[in-house]
Amino acid sequence: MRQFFLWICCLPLALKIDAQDLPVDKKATAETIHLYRHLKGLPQKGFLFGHQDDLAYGVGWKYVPGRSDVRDVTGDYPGLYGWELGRTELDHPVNLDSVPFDKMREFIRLAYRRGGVITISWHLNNPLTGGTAWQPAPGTVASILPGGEKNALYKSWLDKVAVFLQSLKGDQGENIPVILRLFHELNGSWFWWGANHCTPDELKRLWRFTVSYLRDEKQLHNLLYAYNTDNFATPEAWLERYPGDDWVDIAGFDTYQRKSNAEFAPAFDTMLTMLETIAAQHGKIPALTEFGYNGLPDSSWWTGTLLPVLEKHRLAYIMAWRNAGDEAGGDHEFYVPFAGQASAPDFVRFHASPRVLFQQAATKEKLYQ
Ligand code: BMA
Repeated sequence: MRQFFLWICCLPLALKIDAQDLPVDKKATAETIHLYRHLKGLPQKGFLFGHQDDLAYGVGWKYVPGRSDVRDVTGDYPGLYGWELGRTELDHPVNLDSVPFDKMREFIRLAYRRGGVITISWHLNNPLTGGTAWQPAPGTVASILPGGEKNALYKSWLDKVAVFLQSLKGDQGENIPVILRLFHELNGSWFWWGANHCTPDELKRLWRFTVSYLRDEKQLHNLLYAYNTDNFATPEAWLERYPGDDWVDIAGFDTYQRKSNAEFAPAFDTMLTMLETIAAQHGKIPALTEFGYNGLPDSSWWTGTLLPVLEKHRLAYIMAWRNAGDEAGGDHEFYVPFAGQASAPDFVRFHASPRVLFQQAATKEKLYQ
């Protein structure tokens, strides 16, 4: 009886939350809805720290079970893990950064089991020309829209992506929730879906078609959808290609420090203020979907430059890009410190900030319940 009374009492509240607080996919699984709601509330507490390909490799190592550069330095894994699907569309066994999809699936399962969050990007090849994501060609986006000559090919690529996303299962057989970061950095022009290569309307149609196809045709109900630009100058610029509130769960942008701290920090701060305003106005979850300062040459960058700006803002997560290490041509690429790197002690201080949520803090949040 008492239980019945409680149930009746709470009903209006429960209904209200249900009606107002569902992601893009109204049939999303329970775990996905829980994640969505937690991410909405999280900014009041702090932001998850994420890292691309964290469990696969770091600077000077590859595929060492349990290893992570973030963990080597802080003793704690990230709270969010980024992965990349480029080349799934070609049935390749490894992605464009040589990560085998079978290993990726296992890493995703491990992280989910620990209570971590998964986000996935897709540098898909150019479906019109067969070139890479970085090889734009006029008419590519139009060609894959319904009625276009490559629409069937694009759908067959989405089918392959759907197979992978559907194969991500937790221990009870439940689908693992994934934040899918479609057509990222779409205000830049380095990808074929970029600003100089299609109209805003074409991009919006492509976005809606893609979401509808995965959600309604493929019946994937474990996805949250992240829309993100690169650096942007005005809210209007961020919104130019925004497909609408019914099509986006997470609002973000990517930024890389390529200038001095004194130039980077205020520009970053201004973008975060604009993002927070947009996210609040549109009821979206604000996130820094990708960031980095390649090579981390400033030993106090984490708490001297990055954290003071982040502490002024409210985000659900931030994600550092990958620790590729040495690359062809003598270049190197890494965005979190490894053991012994100059900024490692400062990264430990960053980890200690109560607003920065790594794995241990994320696990306590029980994001899927
Ligand atoms: C870029 C670089 C490349 C990588 C690509 C896709 O930013 O890290 O080395 O291949 O992302 O992950």
